[in-house]
Amino acid sequence: MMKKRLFIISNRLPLTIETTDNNVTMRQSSGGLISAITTYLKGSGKEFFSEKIWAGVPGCTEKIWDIANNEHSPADYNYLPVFMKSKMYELYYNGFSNSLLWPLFHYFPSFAEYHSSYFDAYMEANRSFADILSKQVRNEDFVWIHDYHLLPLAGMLREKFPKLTIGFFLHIPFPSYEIFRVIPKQWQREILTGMLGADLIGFHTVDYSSHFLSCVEMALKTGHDGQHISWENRQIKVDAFPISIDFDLFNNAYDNTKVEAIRKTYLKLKKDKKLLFSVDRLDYTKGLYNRLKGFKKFLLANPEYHGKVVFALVVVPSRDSIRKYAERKKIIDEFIGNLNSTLGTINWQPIIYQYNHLDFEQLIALYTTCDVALITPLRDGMNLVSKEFVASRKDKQGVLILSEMAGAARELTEALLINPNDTDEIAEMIKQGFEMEKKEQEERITAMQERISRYDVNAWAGDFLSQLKEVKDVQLGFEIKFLDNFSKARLLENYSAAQKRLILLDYDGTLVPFSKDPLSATPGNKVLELLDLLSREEQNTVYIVSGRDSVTLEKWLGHLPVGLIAEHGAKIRHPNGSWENETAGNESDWMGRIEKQMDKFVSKCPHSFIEKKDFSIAWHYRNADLTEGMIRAKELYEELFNGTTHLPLNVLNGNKVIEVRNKGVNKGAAIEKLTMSSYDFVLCIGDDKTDEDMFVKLARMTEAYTIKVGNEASFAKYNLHSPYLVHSLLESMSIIPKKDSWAAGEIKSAL
Ligand code: GDG
Repeated sequence: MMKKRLFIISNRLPLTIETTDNNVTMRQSSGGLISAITTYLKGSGKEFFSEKIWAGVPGCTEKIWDIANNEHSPADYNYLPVFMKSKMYELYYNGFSNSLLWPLFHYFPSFAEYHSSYFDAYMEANRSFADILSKQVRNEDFVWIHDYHLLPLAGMLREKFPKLTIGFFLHIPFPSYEIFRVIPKQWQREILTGMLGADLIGFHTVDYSSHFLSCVEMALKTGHDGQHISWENRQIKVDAFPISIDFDLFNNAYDNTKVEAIRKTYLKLKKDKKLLFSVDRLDYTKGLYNRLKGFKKFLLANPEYHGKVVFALVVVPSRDSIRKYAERKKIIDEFIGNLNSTLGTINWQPIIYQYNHLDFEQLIALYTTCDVALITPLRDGMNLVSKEFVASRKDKQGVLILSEMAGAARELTEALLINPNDTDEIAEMIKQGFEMEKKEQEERITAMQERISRYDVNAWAGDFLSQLKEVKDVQLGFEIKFLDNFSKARLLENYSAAQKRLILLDYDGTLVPFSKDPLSATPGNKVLELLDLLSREEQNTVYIVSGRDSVTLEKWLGHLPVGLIAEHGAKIRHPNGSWENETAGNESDWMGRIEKQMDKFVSKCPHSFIEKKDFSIAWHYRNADLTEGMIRAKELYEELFNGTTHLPLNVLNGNKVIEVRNKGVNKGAAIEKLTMSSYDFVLCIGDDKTDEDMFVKLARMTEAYTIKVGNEASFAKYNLHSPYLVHSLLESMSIIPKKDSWAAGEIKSAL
């Protein structure tokens, strides 16, 4: 297998560049993402990529970059720096990314700032990424884009590279539509269509992915099947990939000699006191204020713990040029000062507060010295600190108190889960944590460690990249192949040369556009003329294969020498013949009951209606609100499906319709009876899911042309955009001169 190149794209390059008077140094930084991807690429992913290129903003001038990169570039990746003007970067990063997307996606809509200058800079910054990448990327490469700073980038790259394999992963929550919709509509579109440029879109949890799907549905009016979206000729997959950590790194760090030494010092300082520990960036999403209030409540409710407990609170400076962050710092500082001065004594300070970064060894020493880790975000995409704490406890001791608003809570179910807004609950859990038996601590930590070690960072990156490859392979296999002029010429050539031709045409959505009112979808003169011309051709047999009832088909098309297949095959009228029933005729046994069930849904779902045919009954929701219709359709489908398992009935989930009919009645079975093998040319065109049964039946006939109308993936060999193009194809066929074969020039003139 030829190795591909992998491009990883994040806002910042994973590098720290420092300049002193005469010296520039560059080293790889140690964030969660870099360690995740590097661990995977050095381990199980080693074989897959020929070259790894990381693109992002370097955080220095071009001049410094040139010096640093020439002399000190770390070897794991080739780096592709994206330079931007500092004003633009400010508006894109501190503005749109961190003052609109970050608060909004973490459910702080009142903190969000809407400025068009932010949005313009955000789009421009993404275009800078796209421009730089366009000079390097080739269609056969893999591109993996990360996080909320780069939501539109996949779409921008897709415009230039239609075949490129693009994955996108969001590290923060994706909010529900009720939150997302507050963004101006044009911005919503740019964000969503940008994300849909990717082939695989990953989130931490299924909640976030289902929020994304419903935003696509509501804002772009585009449906999905719960995991896939058909968008611009591609099938996109949306899935959850809970990010993890390098379990072994944290677990083995317990025995690291430097960590042991620091732990010894901390244990000495701690003596017999209980130690509560937390570490996070200074961010309003992390729930620091509520955490402190919970701790205060615990102290007030449990005076016996005074002097016997210490809370080590480490806060890492972050985004301090944004007003909301600076304000937060002031509130936290004041609360801590107040609590220490009112509840503390000369001999005891309840909170030890560090507003600074810790070394890795100090971090592990604190993880492994504390009795309880208190992690209380109001919202958090995942939260790696909680996983790191669990992994580093090789001693299988310690208690994790974790907010149920963190993505990690879905996996770390043996933690003491709290609602971060309920400070009484936080206080209670601190007590419970301090008093938990060692055996219970061990059981809980062991269960969580097992889970984290199984889906560790290697598994996360491997899972994402292998699914990305699979999605692309499926896309290629399922590629929408439009009937281009070359294929159309071949079809016409085969048509012309054939002695006996079968033409199978669906009606609604194929010969006439899909209409809101089924009764108004009468065939126009053009359709009637084309059908007349084709069916009068001696070598041709034409059938209209429809879900409609026989009365309507007879009324609209009965005067033509075509065959009519009604109700998906329940009734057939061969050309110049009369109607024949093809079903068991037991409809009176079940139809009344099904109608009653459907009727309830007509009441519940405004603008939906029932269509009763001779052999089947259908509930249509094409005129209903899209979301409501889809929800009700799912409900009705399940109700009917479960209620008919013992009956010889099929419940069909069609295009905005749920239909019930006798088993074995479908368009595929209907056309099977037409002795297709006696034809040397078969053309079958349809737009609906029910037409797939015909496409499947014809898949093995090499001389059969199957065409799906619309842009969705299908079992058909070709796609055509619209009924208008179907007319044009039928017209080309109808004017073909009568002779055995064609000269190429004549075919061209028919196109
Ligand atoms: C975003 C999402 C999602 C923190 N302080 C120190 C230190 N850290 C390290 C931790 C951990 C990382 O930083 C923080 O990761 P989190 O996941 O907790 O939070 P965010 O930074 O907000 O990350 C989050 C994550 O992306 C990954 O997708 O989980 O939800 O918001 O690794 O250890 N490391 C050291 N000293 C510190 O003082 N050495």
